[in-house]
Amino acid sequence: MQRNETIPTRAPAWAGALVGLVSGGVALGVAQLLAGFFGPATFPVVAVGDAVVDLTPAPVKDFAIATFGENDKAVLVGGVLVVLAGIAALIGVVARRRLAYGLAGLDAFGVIGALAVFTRPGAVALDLLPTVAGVAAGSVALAWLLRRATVSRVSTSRVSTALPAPGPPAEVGEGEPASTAPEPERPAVMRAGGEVAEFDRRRLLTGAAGGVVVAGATALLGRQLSGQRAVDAARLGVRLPRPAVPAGPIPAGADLRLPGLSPFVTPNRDFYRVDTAISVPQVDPNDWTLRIHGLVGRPVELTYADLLKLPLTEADVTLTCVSNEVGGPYVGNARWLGVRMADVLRRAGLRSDADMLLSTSADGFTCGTPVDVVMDGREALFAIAMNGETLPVEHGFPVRQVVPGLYGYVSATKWVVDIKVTRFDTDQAYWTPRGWSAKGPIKTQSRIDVPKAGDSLKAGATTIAGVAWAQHTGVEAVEVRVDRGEWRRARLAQVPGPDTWRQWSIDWNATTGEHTIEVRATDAAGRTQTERIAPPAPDGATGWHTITVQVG
Ligand SMILES: Nc1nc2c(c(=O)[nH]1)N[C@H]1C(S)=C(S)[C@@H](COP(=O)(O)O)O[C@H]1N2
Ligand SMILES: [Mo]
Repeated sequence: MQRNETIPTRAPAWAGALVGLVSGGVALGVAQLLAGFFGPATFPVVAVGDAVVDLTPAPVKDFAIATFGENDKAVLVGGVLVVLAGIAALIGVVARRRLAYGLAGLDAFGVIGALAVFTRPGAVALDLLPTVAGVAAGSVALAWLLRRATVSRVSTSRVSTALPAPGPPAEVGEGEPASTAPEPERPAVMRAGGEVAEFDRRRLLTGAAGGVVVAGATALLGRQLSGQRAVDAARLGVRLPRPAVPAGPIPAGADLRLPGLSPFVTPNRDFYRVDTAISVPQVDPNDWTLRIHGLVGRPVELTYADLLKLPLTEADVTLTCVSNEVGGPYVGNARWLGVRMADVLRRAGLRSDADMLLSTSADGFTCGTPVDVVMDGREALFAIAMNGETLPVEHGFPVRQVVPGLYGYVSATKWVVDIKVTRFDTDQAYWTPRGWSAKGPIKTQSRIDVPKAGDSLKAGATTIAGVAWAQHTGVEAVEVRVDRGEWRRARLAQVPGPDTWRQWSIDWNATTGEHTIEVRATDAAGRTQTERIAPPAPDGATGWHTITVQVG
């Protein structure tokens, strides 16, 4: 009996504090994850912060605002978190004595969080879910970590003396005081059934590390989700101003409306997407600014509201990716609305030695665009809308560049936030050291959309059709030949200008057998697409799109 008092009965206090902190972190992480779905006001920490603000007397509030200025909210949430951390540690220390005490402590915090959430204006019962799930996850973590922190061992001789052994008394050793039995290496505590629980530091620390990972991952995911919600909401709230320079109507004859032929305007949902972003950058237009600096007379910084006040231009421009293979899908045409880049750059005053605009996106991608191309009068835009809709987030909301005639990797920066006016001999953009040319004018190309490669057709009259592009020069002719016969000129659809692709079609009397179809385009300067086959790297694929079909 007496001996039990000398045996440490639980994990040390620091271990309890650690378990409490990690469990609290898991609780908050899980709550934040769910708040990502149910809205930021359902995250109990924010709700408690808001409630504190409401309950704070006005003079104290004024003092806080005067002292912390714009950071007052961050200071408040930080303060709530520090208090929470202290209490979580305490809960862990107490839970070593009895798990139920710790769980009760977590519940008490859940009740405070729930009250704060529920008293927010417009709160509904479902808003309590993040708090409830957080408390549940924290409780599971607390119980699991405490159990993990101690290891059960089957009874040692010392324990046998305290409990009647089923075997012969000789086993105990007559009169032999158990205190002379070898001491356990670690503090031990008695458990029922002749077991000894020992504090196991290694298992505690590995368990705690696992808890930290869960807490961090859920918190990050939750923040990402609520960021997405906030940006989606801000995007839906944008009211697009009318263009000062509207584009004319798209000519009725621009779209031949043939089955299988790419429509003249690519719907936003079908528009190809190419970027280095693992998760789509979420840029709140209220926080967005565009900074223009470097070789300029005076640096300029614009907000989204500033940009929307400038005269807007509408333009039909076909984007093309340099990594598009001949016949590939990375090309699309849209009607863009934006501010002419040249207008904004002229405000900054470009120095005459500048030849490169090094633009940077919110996620750190960079892009080098020749100054002369942007300033030569073409409709190079800071675009805010695509096909009549506020720019989709994955296509660069709130603002992206669009420059007719240049591949996307040297011109079409999405989520653009910064432009350094510089020189090609001083700066390099993202793709240049990765094997792609510093400059990337789009090469004239043509593609067969119908029939598709490998199709089986019925013999007789059919239509071959596709698209061709030579941005900012324009497509003047498209020719098709079958089985290396004579080149025949295709019919060309109308276009609004030189910056879009152009649909084409040609009739063909298909005869039974296997046939090869080739296409080539000629631009408005009279240059015909080269037959020479080149891969996309370093500056765009060349060759004639060639398909084979079976006619039965
Ligand atoms: N921020 C950012 N912008 C970017 C890129 C990128 O990786 N990051 N890729 C460029 C490339 S290579 C192309 S082809 C176009 C594609 O634009 P889209 O995804 O809207 O079709 O975006 C350009 N803008
Ligand atoms: Mo690209």
